[in-house]
Amino acid sequence: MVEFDLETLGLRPETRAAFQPLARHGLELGRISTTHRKGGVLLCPRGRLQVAVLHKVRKRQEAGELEAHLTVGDWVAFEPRGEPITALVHEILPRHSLFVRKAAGLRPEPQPMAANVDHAFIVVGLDSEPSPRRLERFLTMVHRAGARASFVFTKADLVEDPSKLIEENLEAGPATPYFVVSSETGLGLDTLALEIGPGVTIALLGISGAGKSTLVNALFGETMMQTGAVRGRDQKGRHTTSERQLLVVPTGGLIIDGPGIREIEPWDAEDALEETFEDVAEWAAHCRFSNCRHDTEPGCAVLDAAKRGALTDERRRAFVALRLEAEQRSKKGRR
Ligand SMILES: Nc1nc2c(ncn2[C@@H]2O[C@H](COP(=O)(O)OP(=O)(O)OP(=O)(O)O)[C@@H](O)[C@H]2O)c(=O)[nH]1
Ligand SMILES: [Mg+2]
Ligand SMILES: [Zn+2]
Repeated sequence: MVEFDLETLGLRPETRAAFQPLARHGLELGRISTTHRKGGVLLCPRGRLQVAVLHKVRKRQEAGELEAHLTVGDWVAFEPRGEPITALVHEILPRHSLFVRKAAGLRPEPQPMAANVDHAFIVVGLDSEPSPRRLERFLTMVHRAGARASFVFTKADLVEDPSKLIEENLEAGPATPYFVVSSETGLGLDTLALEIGPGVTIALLGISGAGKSTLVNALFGETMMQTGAVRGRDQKGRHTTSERQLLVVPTGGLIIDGPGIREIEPWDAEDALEETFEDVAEWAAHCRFSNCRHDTEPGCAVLDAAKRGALTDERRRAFVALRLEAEQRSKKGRR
């Protein structure tokens, strides 16, 4: 069985410190690699273990406690039990970042997607139409989580000159660092790999067919994940990856790959919007009314900027819409 030492798995001093009192009770540390309804799999110095969850943790989950909701990337304190050993989770340790979206369905409920991520790669296939509105949503979720964000423009081998597509996508986050790569030819992969240093946890976000799993395989130099062709007609992916999974990169670092995401509603992200829409926020500081909605108000500096063409009206409207979404949710369902 492959064993994983805790540093390889990305353990931080603050997590180790939080675990210290639990170690005295004979509990051990592990990191969640996958989850399913009843448990999942974790990685630890013993190897790869099946996970079960203590009744009291299950109860907290059922009560909707986000802190108790087992998530890929979580650090947990577990009791090794039985033969073969199952990891019985007693505690989920405090997270330094957490990606949360609004769950599908009518009731506003948070759905955690990945925990303890340092850096999100927002993967965009250069064979698809620019989608700054979608990228704004990804960025906002990452900012809310407290992780770094970069764009990874992939499939560079399929386009002659990607500069226009890149520029249009960068409207979503003009200051966001970006990489141009091809998993096919290897272009840019060395530079990208430098971001995946020892102990660093990367999460891949992007629509189905963007090329996330192909990128994982190219970075690993072997087939870790299944990949699937996009449909010719509409360039849509086929949801090849169905499960989110934390993988240990042989040269150091960790990558979380998962199913493609088309629409995302970031959770509890009112403040994070200011970070994604830094340009809008700067204009907004000059509006006549401090509670300006930037929609129809007189003396609105954001509307002015859009009229002058200093800002696209699509981006202004995207900001207005995301803020409204966030506010409506915080009225209805924030815990
Ligand atoms: N030419 C070229 N094709 C690529 C590249 N990266 C990915 N592809 C192709 O794009 C298709 C989709 O790739 P996947 O890696 O399965 O996409 P994904 O983002 O993991 O998709 P889901 O798992 O459905 O979310 C496959 O046919 C890949 O071969 C690239 O750099 N160049
Ligand atoms: Mg995939
Ligand atoms: Zn305004």
